[in-house]
Amino acid sequence: MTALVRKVLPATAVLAVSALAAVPVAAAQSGDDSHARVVTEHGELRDLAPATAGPLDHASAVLMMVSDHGKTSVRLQVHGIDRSQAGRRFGAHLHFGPCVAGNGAAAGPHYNTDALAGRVPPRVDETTEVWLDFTVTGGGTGHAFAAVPFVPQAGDRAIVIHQDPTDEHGVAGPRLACLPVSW
Ligand SMILES: [Cu+2]
Repeated sequence: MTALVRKVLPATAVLAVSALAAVPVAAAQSGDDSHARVVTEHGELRDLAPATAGPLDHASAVLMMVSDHGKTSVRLQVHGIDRSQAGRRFGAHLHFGPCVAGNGAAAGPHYNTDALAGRVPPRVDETTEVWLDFTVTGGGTGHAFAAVPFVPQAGDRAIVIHQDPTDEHGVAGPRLACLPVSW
């Protein structure tokens, strides 16, 4: 079962929480001061490849996303990865759609702020998408941090972990597991 805890904190809590997590809050002015927001999620990963045993089958994750002044910092921590995978790097991204066990396609494409703005073609890199690749430690954990110059729109979305590291085109192979994130 997935234990999922969600907290959306008021703007007044942003500074205290971000200080605890050492997440830098952007100082640049964008005129978007009213949207300071912290989103945290944690729970067991949902299996997107249930037909086969995988290294993430007993893993869980914590996500913290801090948005302020038109920028967002995202921190992902994964625990419980099969320790035989130490040194392996997994691709991970924020996807536009929801995290549905057994249905990798439900997560849809990467969340891409250019695509949502209607730019053709959209730029695909770490400034238009949230990339959270991590390398497995000897203790079976993984940590990733991303800072992007946009604020993802609210919705039921997914952090998807892929089989391979993300390449320069944003491709990372089959979808193995996901963490739901909603705000
Ligand atoms: Cu992805």
